Amino acid sequence: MAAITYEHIKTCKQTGARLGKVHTPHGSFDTPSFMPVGTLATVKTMSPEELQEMQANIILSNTYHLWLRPGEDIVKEAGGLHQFMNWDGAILTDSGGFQVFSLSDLRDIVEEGVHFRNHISGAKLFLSPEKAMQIQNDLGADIMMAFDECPPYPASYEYMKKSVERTSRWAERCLEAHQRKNDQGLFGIIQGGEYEDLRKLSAQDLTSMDFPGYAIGGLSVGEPKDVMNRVLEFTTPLLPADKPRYLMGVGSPDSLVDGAIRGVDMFDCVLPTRIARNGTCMTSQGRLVVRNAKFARDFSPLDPECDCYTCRNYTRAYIRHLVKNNETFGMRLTTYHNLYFLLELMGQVREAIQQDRLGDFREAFFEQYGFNQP
Ligand code: PRF
Ligand code: ZN
Repeated sequence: MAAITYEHIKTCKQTGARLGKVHTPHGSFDTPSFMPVGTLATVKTMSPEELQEMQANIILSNTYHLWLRPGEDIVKEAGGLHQFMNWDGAILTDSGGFQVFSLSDLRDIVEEGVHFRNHISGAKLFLSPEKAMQIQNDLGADIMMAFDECPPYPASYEYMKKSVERTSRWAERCLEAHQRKNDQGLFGIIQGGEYEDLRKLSAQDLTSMDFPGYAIGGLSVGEPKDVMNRVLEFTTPLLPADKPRYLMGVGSPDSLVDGAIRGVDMFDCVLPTRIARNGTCMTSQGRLVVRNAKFARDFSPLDPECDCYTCRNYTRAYIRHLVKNNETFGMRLTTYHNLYFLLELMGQVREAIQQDRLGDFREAFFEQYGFNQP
């Protein structure tokens, strides 16, 4: 039995969005789904119990960071990532490729892998498809990601073509090196930037290798939103209908809805947790910067339509006071709310798909949130 399977439940008649379920060795989750990011084996400021309470059932962690600190050997010795961090739900680990490209300097990409410097100590390091698989096998997440190259935006057609071809060869090597096919599912990553024929080439190469799921990488790297939507429109139809599709690093509320409409099943992003820690909240009326002076005497909840722990118990005035003083509890309250907001949004998206009205939902949601796009 494959470690990861996708159960398709229905397609929204109004939009083509998919309702489904992904089954993993650590439980199932409904899709479209948002995965909170726990880079260093913790979703910053949240306990596993709190994540469970808000019905997060899959979280993401990072190969690159855990490799550097504390080291995958220590996580393995603890019994794997689930035991190490006391999280019994599903976990996905990114392969480290993207983090190397975005965090470290002095990278040198060669056929064998990537030479770069540790972003903390400056020490010379080398990551390859085989090394990324060994680390992820030791971490033991339910879903692992292939080691890919995510070129910057914009990249020339010539560069992108070479990069896509290399990412395909690296994907072959990842499949070959993956040691735990029975309890860890390895997803392939489609690259190709904004170029339709290169996305097609990448999708053909990777789907022929038969991964249990496919990610769309190389988006949300600085391109305009309409470019991302167009790329999704021509890329998701190239992917098998019986496997999950994961859009990497995307988590703004509008992009989650627009991604789901284009057939995406899984998303992750640091956005809700990162902005929460400096006091920016996602609400049904749009972004709310709780530090603003106008909230000093505002004794209403962050979002009057939200029934999360934060909104049921605390006021904007109190949260503003905490956040302005860098009190940890303030960050916890805003983080809880933002994650709850996105998880709740995905629940509404799933319900709208079930009822064939995701297009109507999008219109109403965008209107209320303050996005004025067609
Ligand atoms: N590749 C990998 N991880 C990623 C990305 C990618 O292209 C992105 C792109 N937004 C985020 N995280 N391996
Ligand atoms: Zn709330």
